Amino acid sequence: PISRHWWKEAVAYQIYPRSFMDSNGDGIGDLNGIIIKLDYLQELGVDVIWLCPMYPSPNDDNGYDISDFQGIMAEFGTMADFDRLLEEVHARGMKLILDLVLNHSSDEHPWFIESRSSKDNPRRDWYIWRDGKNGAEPNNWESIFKGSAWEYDQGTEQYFLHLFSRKQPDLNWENAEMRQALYAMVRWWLDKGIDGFRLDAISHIKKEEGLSDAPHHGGQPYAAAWDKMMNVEGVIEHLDELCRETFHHYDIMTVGEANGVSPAQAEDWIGEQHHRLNMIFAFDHVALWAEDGETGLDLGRLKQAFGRWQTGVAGFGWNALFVENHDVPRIVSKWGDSERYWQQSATAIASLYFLMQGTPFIYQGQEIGMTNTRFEGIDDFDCVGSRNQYAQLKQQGMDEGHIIQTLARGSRDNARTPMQWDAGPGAGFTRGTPWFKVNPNTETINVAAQQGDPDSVLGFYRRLIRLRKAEPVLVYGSYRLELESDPQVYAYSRLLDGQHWLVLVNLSDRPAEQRQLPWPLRHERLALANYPVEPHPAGDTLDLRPFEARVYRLN
Ligand code: TEU
Ligand code: CA
Repeated sequence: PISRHWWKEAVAYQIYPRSFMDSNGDGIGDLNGIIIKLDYLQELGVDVIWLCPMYPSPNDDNGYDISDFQGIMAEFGTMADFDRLLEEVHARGMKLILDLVLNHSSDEHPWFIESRSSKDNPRRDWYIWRDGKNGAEPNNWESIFKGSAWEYDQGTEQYFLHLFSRKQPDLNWENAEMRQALYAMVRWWLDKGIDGFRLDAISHIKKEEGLSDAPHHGGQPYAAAWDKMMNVEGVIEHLDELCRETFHHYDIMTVGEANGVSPAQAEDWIGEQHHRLNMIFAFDHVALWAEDGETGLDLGRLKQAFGRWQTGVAGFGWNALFVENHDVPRIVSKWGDSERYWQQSATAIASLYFLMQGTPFIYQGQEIGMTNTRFEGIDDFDCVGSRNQYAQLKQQGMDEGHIIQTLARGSRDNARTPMQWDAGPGAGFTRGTPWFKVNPNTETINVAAQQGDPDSVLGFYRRLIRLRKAEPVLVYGSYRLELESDPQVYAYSRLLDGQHWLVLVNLSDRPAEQRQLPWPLRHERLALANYPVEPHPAGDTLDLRPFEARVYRLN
């Protein structure tokens, strides 16, 4: 039987602190702002808060370039504010997990400043330094944020590796001293009483030995080198040591951002017998949606993407369920219809992912159906990846309008606009000037407008969370796909100890009529719906309206 744990039953909520709530009017979200909104989160039904990086940072990558792993970014507050936040979270029976960035630091971190200072500095080897090759970079790898993955250092005449921005040098996990320094830092936070971590880019910590060139596909200045910098052979040994030296000794929750790991490999990462991570974020379903807009969502492939994780880890591991985070556009703008069926599609998507087997994560603003925003020109973008991509497309001769359109559709910035608390000019996020433009649709899409309305997107999320908490079958039950080849309807069963529930979601903007089900659906057993449903006789055929979702108890 499946083991029971608090983190399996929990509902998690991700906070991007810069854009969540500003308490002092400087336009930047902060820790005291989060404290102000804890009652809101508690009322929603949140158990665990995942806080994105709040450490000191030059903000080249909004906090993911960390210059002190054991401090608090001045713009966000002080360590005393953090301690109070932790206390206030715990006082409400909730838990707090932090974002742990172990793949890289900021180039302004004292470790890197030392490392770069001379070739024989004791910390030289804490980062990845190489000589150039024929007057150019040591290899042809492309950075995940575009451009070369290498940066030349004038002072010591070598290059350092950075998989992300040039201000995020990669830590050298082959250096045992460096690893011990990280573990000490991790234990320091755990001893403070935090409840776990989300492990940033953790599948990147191991690089392929030799750092050889990646196969080059012409046309581009550098080569994508995923096989050599992500989920590389040997990464599990690093992970294992990290877990043994730190996490093992605490009752915490860990979730790894493990891009590139397949369900077949998942046992090494989350197999319960290994005591490594509790769960990982898998990106199969995120990757299905083309940023270039050439193709829409293919429901058949979506069923496979979710299904291979739902069934693939059953019996040994646990899933992390999500459809949004701070790195991807808003889901209602991707899979939904943010114009004609905004409310219906936001709630349909919620029903679809939230009731699968795993721990569900909600990204701030998702619970009110926040959408992608409007970008007029390159100055409206903040994300370092988008800006680098702009430069590259410009160089390749793409015209300005087309570039902005391309970036707007896929940019991470869509998820980083201020949280929409009310209809005011600062969205209730700030009384000052927000650091990043508020989405103009805060006039209609905001917490205040939905707060008292059980049929709003927010009201629906509350009901969804309550339902999941009330029914162990919706937490621990196994997953089985139904209506497998239906091109519009995503349907699945949850099964536990003779109980049987059915989730039905029309994920299209057209009616789905006369669906034939093997079991009769009883109106009095309808547990959740995102449209009004008239009392209906028990029957095994079903009509679903555009983006309609229903959850029935069958047994
Ligand atoms: O993202 C990691 C990340 O970008 C890769 O794991 C992944 O390979 C990429 O998304 C491919 O599409 C994390 C954070 O979530 C992100 O915000 C940071 O910018 C990044 O790490 C660097 O810390
Ligand atoms: Ca502030």
